[in-house]
Amino acid sequence: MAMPEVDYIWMDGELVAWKDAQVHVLTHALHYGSGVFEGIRCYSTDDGPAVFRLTEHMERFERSARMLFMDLGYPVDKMVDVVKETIRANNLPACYIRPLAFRGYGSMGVDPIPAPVNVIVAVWPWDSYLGEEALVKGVDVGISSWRQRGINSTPPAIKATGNYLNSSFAKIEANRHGYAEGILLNEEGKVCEGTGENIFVVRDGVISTPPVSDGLLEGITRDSVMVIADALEYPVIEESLVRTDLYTADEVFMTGTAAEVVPVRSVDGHVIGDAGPVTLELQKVFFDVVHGRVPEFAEWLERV
Ligand code: PPE
Repeated sequence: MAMPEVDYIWMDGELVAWKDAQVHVLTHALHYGSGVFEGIRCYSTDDGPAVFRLTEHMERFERSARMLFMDLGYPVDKMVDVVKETIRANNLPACYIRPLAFRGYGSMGVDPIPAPVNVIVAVWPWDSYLGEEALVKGVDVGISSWRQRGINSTPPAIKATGNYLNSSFAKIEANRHGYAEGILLNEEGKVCEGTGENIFVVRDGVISTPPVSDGLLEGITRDSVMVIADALEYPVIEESLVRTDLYTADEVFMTGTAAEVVPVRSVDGHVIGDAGPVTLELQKVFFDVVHGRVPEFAEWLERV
């Protein structure tokens, strides 16, 4: 995908021109994956652009950084302001937001601690990750032959850049097999998540999703959908799932900031079918919420 360029990126305390947001080739994170990031969306609403659950994303950003003994140098409320400032500077009605903190230039060797910490916030217009058509028609996915890393390996629970090498293996394989997305199982064979999405199944009116302890990112869209489903009075449970739970589900869908709420049409060629009624209802309410049309969830939107 060609990168849509906008005017400014916030880098280490100031807005710089897009083309000037550069690093040295000996940046520690390029060599050792020593970074943490977030993916956030700003949506247009009748009251102007609003960022969905911005503070919670920034809290997760800080948790990820802390896990790597990385001091961001800016408290959560400052990072929240930085995001709003960057969106305003670029004059965007809606966008994807990518905060990144990484170990920069200054020392080599695996130990990240001596390397300086750089922090950036970039924004750009980004359509739904798996495509607009995917939101309507659903996607075909496959179980990956790559496994999710164990919870005592690079932790799936944090959003570290290095974690995504594993996601990249699964994504390449999925695409080569003609699937839109790969689903990772953990070493025990339990279903974890997509390469950049959480996963849900619906069976007999009950919505379930694997617990974080099975080794997955505690997605903010995952949480949002669980809260919305609860408000709609669907039973929602966190339970371990195995691959056959996907094959035999009434509905399967995935959630993520970039991907939003995407129906799954088939898993390994087992046809689940067109987007089901529960998925479509959750998707519709989710989009109503992010666009500020549901007063009950207005506190999830932080105005720019
Ligand atoms: N699991 C993984 C592995 C993951 O990367 C994401 C987000 C999620 C679950 C869903 O989390 P949340 O966005 O909080 O609901 N993936 C981000 C990066 C996607 C990318 O390819 O880049 C995102 O959606 O922004």
